[in-house]
Amino acid sequence: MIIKQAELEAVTAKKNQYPEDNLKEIAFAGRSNVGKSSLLNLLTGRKKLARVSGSPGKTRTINFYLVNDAFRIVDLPGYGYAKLSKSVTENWGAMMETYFQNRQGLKKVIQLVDIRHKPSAQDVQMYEYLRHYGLDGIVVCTKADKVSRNEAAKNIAMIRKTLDLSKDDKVIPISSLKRTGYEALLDEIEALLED
Ligand SMILES: Nc1nc2c(ncn2[C@@H]2O[C@H](COP(=O)(O)OP(=O)(O)OP(=O)(O)O)[C@@H](O)[C@H]2O)c(=O)[nH]1
Ligand SMILES: [Mg+2]
Repeated sequence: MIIKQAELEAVTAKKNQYPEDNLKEIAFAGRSNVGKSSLLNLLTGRKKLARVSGSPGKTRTINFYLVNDAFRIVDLPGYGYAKLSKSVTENWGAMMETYFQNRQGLKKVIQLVDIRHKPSAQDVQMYEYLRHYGLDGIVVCTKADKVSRNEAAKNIAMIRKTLDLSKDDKVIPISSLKRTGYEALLDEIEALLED
């Protein structure tokens, strides 16, 4: 699949701000700073489409990106950033729940984890949550440029085990910095959209 066009369609904190539920959507979930916005920019070939930041907690809204006028990629707010206040954290849970429960067009939530680290308790919880909603099945390991090939293979096995993935679950290592690995993800997204 080739992404020819992408634009920010809506920045939302509430359900009544969502765009009309008329297209298929693929969302990105993961802890703050894991690289969700960077991946979105890589896939769309637009370096500044989504805001990337060295300070975690940048994306705190559900951002809908219209792609090729045909489907949406949805950048979800990151979790696990300790410095955010309790009210912000509680609001995060409510926001996710509302989106997951009410969105007909939502086909898959791609979970992002850092290839260098064992998934956190919150990552595990997030993946279980996705499984509960039937939105699981694809995990992207970000920042693949930070490890050697050997380490990558070892860490992917560890990530599979920690998230308790099944054989059919896909794990795709990607580097947004080096621009590698994303073709495999685009193929998966294409298959989801054809379904
Ligand atoms: N080395 C390397 N750094 C990356 C990669 N992807 C993202 N980063 C860096 O990681 C930091 C966070 O990236 P973002 O894309 O803003 O992360 P996010 O998941 O959108 O973060 P929140 O919006 O806070 O949830 C930035 O400093 C990026 O430059 C990658 O593939 N390799
Ligand atoms: Mg972000």
